[in-house]
Amino acid sequence: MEKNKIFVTQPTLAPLGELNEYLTKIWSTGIMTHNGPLVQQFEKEIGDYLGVGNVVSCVNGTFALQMAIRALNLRGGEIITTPFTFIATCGAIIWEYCTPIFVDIDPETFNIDVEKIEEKVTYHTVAIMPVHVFGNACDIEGIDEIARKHNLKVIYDAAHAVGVNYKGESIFNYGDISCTSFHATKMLNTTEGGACFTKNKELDEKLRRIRFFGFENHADIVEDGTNAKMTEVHAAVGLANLKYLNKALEDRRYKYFYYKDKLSINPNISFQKITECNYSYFPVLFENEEVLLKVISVLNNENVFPRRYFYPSINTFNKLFPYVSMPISENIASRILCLPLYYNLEIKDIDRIIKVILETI
Ligand code: T4K
Repeated sequence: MEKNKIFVTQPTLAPLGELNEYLTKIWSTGIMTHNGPLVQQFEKEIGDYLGVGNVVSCVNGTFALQMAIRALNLRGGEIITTPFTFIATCGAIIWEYCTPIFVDIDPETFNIDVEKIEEKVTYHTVAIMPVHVFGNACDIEGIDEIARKHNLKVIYDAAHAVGVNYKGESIFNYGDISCTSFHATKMLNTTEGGACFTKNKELDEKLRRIRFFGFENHADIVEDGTNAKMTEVHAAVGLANLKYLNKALEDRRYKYFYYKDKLSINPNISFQKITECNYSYFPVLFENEEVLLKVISVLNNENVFPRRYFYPSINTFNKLFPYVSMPISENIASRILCLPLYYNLEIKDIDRIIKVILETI
């Protein structure tokens, strides 16, 4: 990382000495992968921390989504999803031979608009894949009701949602399967990594077979599998960093409201309407794209590099699918900016970012 530059995020990292304790174990046994002791320990510790029973770790959040689609036998069907997300949500659907069907978003929460889902349900619909965008919980009851009515599966893309509780329990406990990401840019990181969470024991076992080539007992092939195993080294990073997750969550929350309080004095800046959230990102909405581009340019001159998550709206990627208009998502995508938010970010830098933005607009 270049000195003095402030990026949208930085990983929260445990002290190297603490990571070394785990790495020493790996080096002493030579067990590097294949559901080794640290992967099992990571799954147990994160399960205990979050209060979720079945945790199937894997190589990344994208594969977690793909494994979920396979485990639920959805291949070939239509999956209803949001256009306001990272490409991985939609990519996972396409790479599993399914068709993404977009439903526009709520202009305030930025999550899929539940009121618009049913009109997109067809004979071919097999599932709904909503995203808890920026760690902000979807309308879970509304989605559940539609899924039950039309006999659809629900896979939550909870890539941003580590640490979110909904109605008193982990948000990962909702849906047939919830999937998260432990990428370096996420609240908890294993460098690259991800996981599926399900309350269903049979699905849990199936996911474990899928991530390991489809093997049962390392002998017979019983699933359409892949190689999506988390390694011991990645689990070691996760175990070391997990001890700092509480601090990271508290720190993000504090800085989120610090920013928001100060930026709120300008009525031309608006914010995501929060339901239940882990405050993993700090998105702000400007009046229009012109203002947004001006703010980016001025911040860049100050060596500050915010990010346009998520721009452009996924439905506009016409090399992947024919264009379908999603006016709200396209509008939000054109004027949203995620400001730097991470554990090591200093308050004096947040003050500087706020000052620059307020002066610019
Ligand atoms: N679903 C959703 C809704 C998602 O947002 C994502 C991923 C997924 C599914 C799939 O999960 P994974 O398969 O990725 O586990 C990031 C991440 O690659 C991606 O995980 C994430 N969402 C997406 C929103 O953003 P970029 O484009 O932000 O990466 P990059 O390299 O520009 O990093 C941003 C800043 O972070 C850098 O300016 C500096 C800092 N950084 C980055 C890396 C990689 C570090 O300090 N250290 C690092 O190692 O993609």
